[in-house]
Amino acid sequence: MTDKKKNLSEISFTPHKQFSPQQVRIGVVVSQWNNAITDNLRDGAVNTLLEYGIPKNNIQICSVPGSFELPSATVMMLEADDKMDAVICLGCIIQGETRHFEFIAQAVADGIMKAAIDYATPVIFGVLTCNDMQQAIDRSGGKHGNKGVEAAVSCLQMIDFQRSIC
Ligand code: DLZ
Repeated sequence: MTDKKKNLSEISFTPHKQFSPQQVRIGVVVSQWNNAITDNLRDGAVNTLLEYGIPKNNIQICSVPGSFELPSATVMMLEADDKMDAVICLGCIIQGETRHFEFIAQAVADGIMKAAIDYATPVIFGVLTCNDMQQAIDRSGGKHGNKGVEAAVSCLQMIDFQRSIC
């Protein structure tokens, strides 16, 4: 099934009244592998958080070697700081000649979901899984938008959701 709204960033997000951006703390974990792409995802995510009023000092950015390390780094961040409201994971996995793609992509998706459930905390999957570099370029500030922006909007929506039910 396709959705005409292909970019989540096109969907407007109106937080609940009790949502206070000044009190939100967010971790951003960025994979260094394919950093020409992940740097753009990071910039898109961070700029979006700032636009929504999250203070710069409340955004903790760290980098890991590759996407495979995103789930473990997320858990480390959540363990180190129990005031962290959410973590955004950003990576770019590109299909190669070997089977690394399927192993890494599945492990990262499973690991991010596990961290989110184990910690009852939003952990956002901002990982591109592309057939080639052009697809990654198109989705990191190109013709299909910037998935880092979408990851940041999803993150804020989930923090708002969590606060609205507490
Ligand atoms: C090893 C590897 C390969 C082949 N490809 C990618 C990739 O396309 N995207 C990515 O984020 N990381 C890749 N890596 C690195 C692994 O994620 C991981 O960092 C290493 O296997 C070390 O655990």
